[in-house]
Amino acid sequence: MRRDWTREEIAELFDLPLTELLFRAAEVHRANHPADQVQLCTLLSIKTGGCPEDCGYCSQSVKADSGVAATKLMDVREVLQSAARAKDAGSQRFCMGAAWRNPKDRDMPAIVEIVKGVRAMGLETCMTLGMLTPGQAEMLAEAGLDYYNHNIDTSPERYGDVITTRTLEDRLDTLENVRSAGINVCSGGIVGMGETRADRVGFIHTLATLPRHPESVPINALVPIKGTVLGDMLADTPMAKIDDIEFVRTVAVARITMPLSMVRLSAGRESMSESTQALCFLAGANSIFTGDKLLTAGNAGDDADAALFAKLGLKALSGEEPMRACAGEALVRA
Ligand code: SAM
Ligand code: DTB
Ligand code: SF4
Repeated sequence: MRRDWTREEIAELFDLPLTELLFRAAEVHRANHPADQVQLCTLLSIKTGGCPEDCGYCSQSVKADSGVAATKLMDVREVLQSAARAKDAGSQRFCMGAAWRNPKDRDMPAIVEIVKGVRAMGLETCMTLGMLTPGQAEMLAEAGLDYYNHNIDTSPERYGDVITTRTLEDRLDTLENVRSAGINVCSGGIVGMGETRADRVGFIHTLATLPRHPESVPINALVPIKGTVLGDMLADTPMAKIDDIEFVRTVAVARITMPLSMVRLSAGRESMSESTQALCFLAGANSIFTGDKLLTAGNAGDDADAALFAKLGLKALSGEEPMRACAGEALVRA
């Protein structure tokens, strides 16, 4: 598996004629994954709003004037009820997010209980709780957490324009702690934040040259939320919105450079046409968030997705695939 991609090589991929880029991405996709199957993941915000970080895209930052109310950590029982509904709806992975800079040690017992409970239902578990110490990562691993989501979000050059309360190095440290604990890594970012193509090259380059590729790579299209720095900027400069084809190119380049990873077509699907989503699947996206809500923003919804899958002839990925797809490359939990 190549991890020595140069920025020039990644830029050359972005520059390919779209037909050639899609063909190459589709070849890599079908060589490593069932090309007609898409992993279904469900997202739940287990602690919403009031976050001290200043991520310019996020409705949950205290710096945003988004009207999102801060809540406490959800009751374990309620989380498990929600997970049961997700399982009934056919979801394979249950992803839980908390609007924290990092979990406090006093939060960990409830988090551990949640991981154990969701896992006992036969769902894959994923958590995104902010930065983790090595000890916290170990606790999550012992609880049986399958994946930890922690995005690098954008290029190293652009990072400081989007977030000032932590550095990319901080993020990479947490990814290392998660890896060392033996938890699978989910890491990606957001496009459409007014960045240049060179930034998108730098973003993919950072992921594709990690010591191990993340097992999951979520590619989010910015959901412009009123009251956030970037949401308001986009409202004022509609030209900054990412072009659909450029988004598809980003997915294709992620697929080619990280062949074994699950590439998730994440936030932003609600406002994406069926044709653009179809191109993303052709470009190698093989995972989505289902349901009508992400963390605070809307999502396509199960009815729209069922109709789309029927139209495209896609089906839900069966339980064993993601683990098998990464076997040999990654630390895969038994
Ligand atoms: N607080 C934790 C953290 O930052 O890692 C977990 C939750 S955070 C909301 C998870 C990810 O959601 C962010 O890293 C970002 O990539 C994505 N995200 C947040 N707001 C978004 C938006 N408006 N549009 C697209 N993606 C967004
Ligand atoms: C990720 O990369 N995307 C998800 C998940 N990881 C946690 C979050 C998307 C959030 C979209 C904006 C919102 O719902 O507030
Ligand atoms: Fe907090 Fe995460 Fe939102 Fe940043 S992205 S403000 S860390 S919840």
